[in-house]
Amino acid sequence: MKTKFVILLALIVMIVPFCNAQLDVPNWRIGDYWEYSGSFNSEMENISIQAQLTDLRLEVSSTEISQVNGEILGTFRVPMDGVIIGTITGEMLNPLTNNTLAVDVGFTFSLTGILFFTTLNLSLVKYDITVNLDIDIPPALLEFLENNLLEPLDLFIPEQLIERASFSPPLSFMDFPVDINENWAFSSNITTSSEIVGEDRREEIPPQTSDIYFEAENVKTSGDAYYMTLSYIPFLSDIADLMEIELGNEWEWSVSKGMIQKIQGLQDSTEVLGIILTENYLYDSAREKNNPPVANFTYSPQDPKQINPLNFVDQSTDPDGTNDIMAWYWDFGDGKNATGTQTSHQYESSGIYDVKLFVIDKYGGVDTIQKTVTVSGDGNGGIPGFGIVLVFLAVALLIIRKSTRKSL
Ligand SMILES: [Ca+2]
Ligand SMILES: [Ca+2]
Repeated sequence: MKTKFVILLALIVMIVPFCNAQLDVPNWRIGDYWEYSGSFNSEMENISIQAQLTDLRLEVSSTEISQVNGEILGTFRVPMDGVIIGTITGEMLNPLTNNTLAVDVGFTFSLTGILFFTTLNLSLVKYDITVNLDIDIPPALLEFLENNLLEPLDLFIPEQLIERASFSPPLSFMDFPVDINENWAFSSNITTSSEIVGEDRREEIPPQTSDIYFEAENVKTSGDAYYMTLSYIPFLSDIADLMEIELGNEWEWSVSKGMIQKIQGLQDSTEVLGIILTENYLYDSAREKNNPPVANFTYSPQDPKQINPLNFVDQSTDPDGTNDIMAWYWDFGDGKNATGTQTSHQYESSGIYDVKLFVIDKYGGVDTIQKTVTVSGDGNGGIPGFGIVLVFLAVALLIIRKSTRKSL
């Protein structure tokens, strides 16, 4: 449940980066940012929860090439941080004793994390989020809990929650391009691993995988805004179930702001959750479209023997300026890989290898090129393989050392 709570927080953030007569993939680039504020107000029996979300900020910090389940993807790296301050107030009843006590718990959650979205369509690939918790439980309430519950309460007040998750396939909340009145469904698997850290305690929750399925619909468009409904918001819906709240969810996407500008969680047409994009954002919908880079590379020697390390040099270009290229990922075709503009690689056996270079520019444009490299065997007449050379060298060294010692 605590984990789910983290995720609620995480989600509040995650919901944000989804996606635009057709609503196209926004034209994000490094440096774009969006700040949100919001509130959550819910009454459950005798308890009411009120929380304010302030300064929730997401920023596109770089583009990266990520390998997800064997697939190479161009991704936006999006750090985020924010603070949630709230109170839980009301009155608690212990059914065993019929005692009641006023509940007045204050909390501050500070979140930091990194989210990764595919540059192709802003599907969520993975996230890594840490929440620092400051929960203020009045001593009288603590005492009450300890004295009035039959089961000794294993009080573990978490101070930090860490959650890492990956989605397979990447979770596509928006089926870009979104047509007017389009509806879509998407399923994925989320694998999470979490840690809960307390004053003198650390609990690890081992990796677990669960299914995600949701249906979404563009219900109306108005000027710059596209309105979407969803049957399910990952995590948030789980929490809502736990709290026995049936939340209807509506999102509003702004074309000119390149982001969601409002999220509403409704309970019997009453707004329980509201998150709004502030005027503090940077995005330009009129900016020129990026041109993707053109991947290319050379290698030497051209006719490599197994004993030769191969040198690979990037020759990629970008119509917008070759300096725009941010990252290079080499797949040598033998299960090994490397990054950077140049690299060398030694194949362990002769054969034909498909070498791929993936490149990404700072606006998320990607390209890949594949070249076939034939690595021949030992060459003419049995030059020992590299492994044997090493053995010989080692033996030779031993002999030299021994003879050196003797001579001393
Ligand atoms: Ca579509
Ligand atoms: Ca470019």
